[in-house]
Amino acid sequence: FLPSPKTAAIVGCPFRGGQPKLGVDKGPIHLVEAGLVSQLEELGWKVQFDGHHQFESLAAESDPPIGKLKNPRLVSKVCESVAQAVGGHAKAGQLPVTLGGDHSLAMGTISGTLDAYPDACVVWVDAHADINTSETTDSGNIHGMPVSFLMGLGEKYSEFSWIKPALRTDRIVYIGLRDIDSGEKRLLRENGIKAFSMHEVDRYGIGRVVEMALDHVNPKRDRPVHLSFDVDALDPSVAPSTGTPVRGGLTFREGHYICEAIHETGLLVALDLMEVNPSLADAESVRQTVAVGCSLVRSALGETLL
Ligand code: 4U7
Ligand code: MN
Ligand code: MN
Ligand code: MN
Repeated sequence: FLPSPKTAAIVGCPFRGGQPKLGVDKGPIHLVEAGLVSQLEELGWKVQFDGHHQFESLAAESDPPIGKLKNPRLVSKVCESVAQAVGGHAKAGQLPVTLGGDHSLAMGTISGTLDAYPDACVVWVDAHADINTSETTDSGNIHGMPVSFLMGLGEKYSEFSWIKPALRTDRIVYIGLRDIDSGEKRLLRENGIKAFSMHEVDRYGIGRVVEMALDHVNPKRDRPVHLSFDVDALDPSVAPSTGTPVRGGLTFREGHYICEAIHETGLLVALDLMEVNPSLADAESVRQTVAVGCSLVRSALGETLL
């Protein structure tokens, strides 16, 4: 799908409004400072990076909760602008690499991808399903809800009316799940949404899981792929610096294998790397998490072991 020379556009999104913890907005800055741009250039990519996006101007006058939704106006406006940025890069034939920031940003990135590639499918790698609605959420944190907004599930709010319910329930597949709220389990079941939890990773191995995941969303291997990778999919021993760590996660290799296998399809058109929080855990853990983040992106963009 991508013209040559292969160009990636780094969309740095220093944003934390989808959840309460300080520091996740510093994730993209750390990833770029660790050398991500030159690492991708060494893989043969042309890399466009015009600085991190600035969202300050989008802060609403006042942003009280709407129902249970926290920071709804801010999250909506930020994601709308991210959708414009990602959609613009994708339509220009570039591969947008969005660095979060919290995972509410995926409302923007996936909207942008589907605008440019209506036929695209999503591979969502995460400990969590991020499919709560305003009705099912306990936390009110929108980073636990982007998938429901993209599908048009749950109550409709005028503040989010820019979002087209463009994501079909059969065009997303999950890998790595292990902490799903009861309302989310019901939504996954009722909508027939395919998910490979850590149980399936243990049973089949990551190789067969990725193959089965792609068979579900992309049986003929002809659809563009958007990979949305929440770093908390990895085990906390591998990626400790993240806001909602859950034990029993993907190993270093399993995480990288997913990225490598999706690169091998030749179908990747957009990538998110989300939820790196350099304010959580000690300096060595931060260094480790940022380094893993960079190496996942490199794998998705073609770095090989041999
Ligand atoms: B992340 C949670 F309740 N489900 O809704 C919620 F467990 O983007 C967590 O995957 C959401 O990190 C995690 O708040 C969002 C919770
Ligand atoms: Mn840009
Ligand atoms: Mn998560
Ligand atoms: Mn997530």
